[in-house]
Amino acid sequence: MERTLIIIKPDAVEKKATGKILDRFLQEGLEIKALKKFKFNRQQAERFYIVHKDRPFYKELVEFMTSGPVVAAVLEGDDAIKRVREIIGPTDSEEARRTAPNSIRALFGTDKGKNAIHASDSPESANYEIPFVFSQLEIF
Ligand code: 3AN
Repeated sequence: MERTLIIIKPDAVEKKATGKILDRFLQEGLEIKALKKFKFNRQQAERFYIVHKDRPFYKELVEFMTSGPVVAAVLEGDDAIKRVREIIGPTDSEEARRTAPNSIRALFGTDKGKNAIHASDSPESANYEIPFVFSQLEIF
């Protein structure tokens, strides 16, 4: 069993896609171990995405992630990190529509920045991201 963090981004929350996205993970056999809606402040978003601090899109990413509420969940299942990355699709939503048309980013994302959802990309990132968002007592 493995755990991963997903964050439904402000664009997808605004589109009222939260329920459909969470249901997709349940239908794929993943279990929701923790769930909450919140808004990142600037400092929190900067720290969450600190690995990207030198990338040209860092400022845009922080602006976007603080622009409205998000919904975060801890998902658990066999090989959860890799499976969830497959279900969300490639970073660029337009590429997702060409190469992975049933992925969450193809269905609900707009482009590379507004791409509907975040998911941990490795065990190391899951180990940083899960306790960043959830305290031990919030995880079932
Ligand atoms: P992923 O989210 O698929 O792991 P990363 O790690 O390359 O993608 O990028 C982290 C986040 O930064 C993405 N989810 C996306 O929102 C944003 N991002 C990536 N590339 C760009 C870009 N070229 N322009 C704007 N935002 C981007």
